[in-house]
Amino acid sequence: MQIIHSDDTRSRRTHTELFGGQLVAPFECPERIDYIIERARHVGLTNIKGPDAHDLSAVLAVHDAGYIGFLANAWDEWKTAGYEGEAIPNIWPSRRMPGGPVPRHIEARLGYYALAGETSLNADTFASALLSKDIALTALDHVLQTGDPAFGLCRPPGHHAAVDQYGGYCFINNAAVCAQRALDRGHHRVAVLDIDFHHGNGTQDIFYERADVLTISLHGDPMDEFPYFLGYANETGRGPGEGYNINYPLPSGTDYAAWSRHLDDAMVKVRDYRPDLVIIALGVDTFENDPISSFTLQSNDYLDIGKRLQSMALPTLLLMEGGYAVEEIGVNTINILQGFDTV
Ligand code: SP5
Ligand code: ZN
Repeated sequence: MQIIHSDDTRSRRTHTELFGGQLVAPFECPERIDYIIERARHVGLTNIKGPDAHDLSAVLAVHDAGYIGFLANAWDEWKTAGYEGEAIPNIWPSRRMPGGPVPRHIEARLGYYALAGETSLNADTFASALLSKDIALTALDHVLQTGDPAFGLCRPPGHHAAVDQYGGYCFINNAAVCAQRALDRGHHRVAVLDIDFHHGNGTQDIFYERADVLTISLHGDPMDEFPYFLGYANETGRGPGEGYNINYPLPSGTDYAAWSRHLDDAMVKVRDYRPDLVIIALGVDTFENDPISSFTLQSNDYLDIGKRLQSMALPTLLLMEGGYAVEEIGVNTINILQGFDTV
C-alpha cells in the first residue's frame, strides 16, 4: 500500500478545544500521525512518500470561494482585532436570526463559517489544511496513475467540512476534493464510503443534489452524537441527487458484529452503483477506547474491515479522518491497511 505522509503535519498544533465548558488540549493532535507512521514502519509498510504541491483549483471546485478566503485571512483578522487567544466563534446566524450579508467583523465571520465551536483556529490552520489537501490529492494521483490503492495520511481531517463551513476539526473536505478531481479527470461515478464514527456531514452537504457522487456514512446516531444536526436515515439526497446519499445512524454501544453487517449492506450499495473509484473516509474513532465516541470495535476488527473493503475489488483511495485513542490509533489504522493488502 502506497502511503502519502508529510512530517510537516506534526508542526501544526492548536492549543485549545472547547469541551465540556473548558478549554482542553485538542483531541486532534500531531501525535496521532506519529503513532500511525511508527506502526506502519514497525510492520514493514515502508512505501511512504511525501505530497506534491497542488493548487487551489480542486478545492474551489467543491468549496465556496468566500469561505476559502475567510480561512486564508481569519487569523490575521483575529489578531488585528486584538484578541489574545486562539480564534473560537461565539455567535452564529442561528434559527431566529439567519441574517442577510456576511458581516464584516471577524467575530461574526467566524460564527458564519463555523458549524461547531470546538475547533480553534490559529496561525497554522490554513497552511495545515492546504497540506492535508496536498496529501489527499497526491494519494489520488497514485490511484489514478496506477490503479493501485493509496492511503493519504491526512491531518487535519476533512469530512465535516461543508461547502462553506468548518468544524469537527475539519477545514477542507479532502474526500470531496478528491471525488471532484477524479470526475474532472474523466471518471463518471465516485463513491465515498465514510466509516469514521461521526457522520460525514460535509461530504453529504457538498454532493447532496448530485448523482455522480454516491455518499454513504456509518456513524453514531446524531440524536446522541456530533454533529447532531445532520446524518439521519431519511436524508437520501435531493433533486437529481435523490437516492445517492445513504446514512446508517447506529446506536451507542454498537459492536463489530452489528457494525460490520451495516458495512456489508453499504458495500452492496457501493457495488451496485458501479463506481470508477471508491474513497474511504477512514476514521478509527469507532474503537472501544476512543475518548469521544461510543462504539466498541476492537483492534483486530480493523484487519477484518480492511479485508472487507478490499473484497469490493474497486480502485480505492483511503483518506485519514478521525480517531483519538492516541496510543492505539497506530495499530488500528495500520490494521485496516494490512487487512486490505493481505487478501
Ligand atoms: C474528524 C472527527 O472525527 N471529528 C470529530 C469532531 C467531534 N468534536 C466534538 C466532540 C464532542 C464530543 N461529545 C461527546 C458526546 C457524547 N458521546
Ligand atoms: Zn470522527
